[in-house]
Amino acid sequence: MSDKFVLSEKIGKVGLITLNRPDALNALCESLIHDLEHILERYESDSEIHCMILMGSDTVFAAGADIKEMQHKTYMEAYKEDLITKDWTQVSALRKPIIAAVSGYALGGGCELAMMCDFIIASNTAKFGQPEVTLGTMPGAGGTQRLTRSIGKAKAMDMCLTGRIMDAHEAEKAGLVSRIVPVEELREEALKVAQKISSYSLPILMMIKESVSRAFEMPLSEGLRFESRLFHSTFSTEDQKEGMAAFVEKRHPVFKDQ
Ligand code: DAK
Repeated sequence: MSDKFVLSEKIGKVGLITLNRPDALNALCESLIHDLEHILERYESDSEIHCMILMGSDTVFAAGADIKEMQHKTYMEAYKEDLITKDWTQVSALRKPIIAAVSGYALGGGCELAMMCDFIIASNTAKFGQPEVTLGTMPGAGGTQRLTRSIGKAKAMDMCLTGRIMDAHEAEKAGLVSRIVPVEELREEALKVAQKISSYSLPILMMIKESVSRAFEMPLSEGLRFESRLFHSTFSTEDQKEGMAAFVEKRHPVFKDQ
């Protein structure tokens, strides 16, 4: 299935989404973001899909928001239209897991989009950066917040204040990406990881995602309480009964997402 700027493909229980605006290095124009929202909504409500992957091409994940589209905006237009903000909430609001598979440039809004996903698998050619400062502006979709939580204040300040690019190895060492693979293996590796995740119970995956995500919003004591409540609730699922029975009976579990 192909929308204008975003391609999508169902592979088993995985929804593979590919940014597809090569002439502009996948710059995240309004139409692309709308296409992306549309596909994310579809996969989020498709009960066959357990996990999504968001990727670009071998050379670019996304070079940021579309500079040409926003360059002439006035403050009043930006404020009244809620410039960009209103369209960028979809990824971080997903309840199903989503992996960013990043190769080449992930700059500005591209880096922010990758960070909105649950984790990032990078190719050895991935390049991350928040170069907004070089354009006379600043990160506006989580760059100063998610990056800081992910790699710490010193590196986040360094990245946002200088606009420098961080390569895949530095990003892995800093904790921005979970693993690095050779560029030609990125798609397959991301699929393998997503298929592994998809083999588990969907409601349990959603609870795990919700609980890990809360770690960034809550003090530790409340986060631990929230986690234990969710943990207790897993005992009301058929899949917990099946998973533990399968272990005891030395067989593979058959989860029903119930
Ligand atoms: N926007 C529009 N077009 C872009 C673009 C971008 N971000 N990045 C590249 N392009 C276009 C180029 O203009 C060029 O188009 P033509 O000239 O061929 O028409 C084509 O893509 C190829 O680019 P280059 O010729 O520059 O290619 P190079 O290989 O030489 O350089 C590069 C690659 C990635 C280093 C370079 O293109 C570059 O520096 N791009 C800009 C990177 C950047 O500054 N990104 C940050 C943009 S600001 C928010 C949400 C998001 C944001 C803010 C708020 N809210 C929710 C509130 C995000 C802001 C940003 O991302």
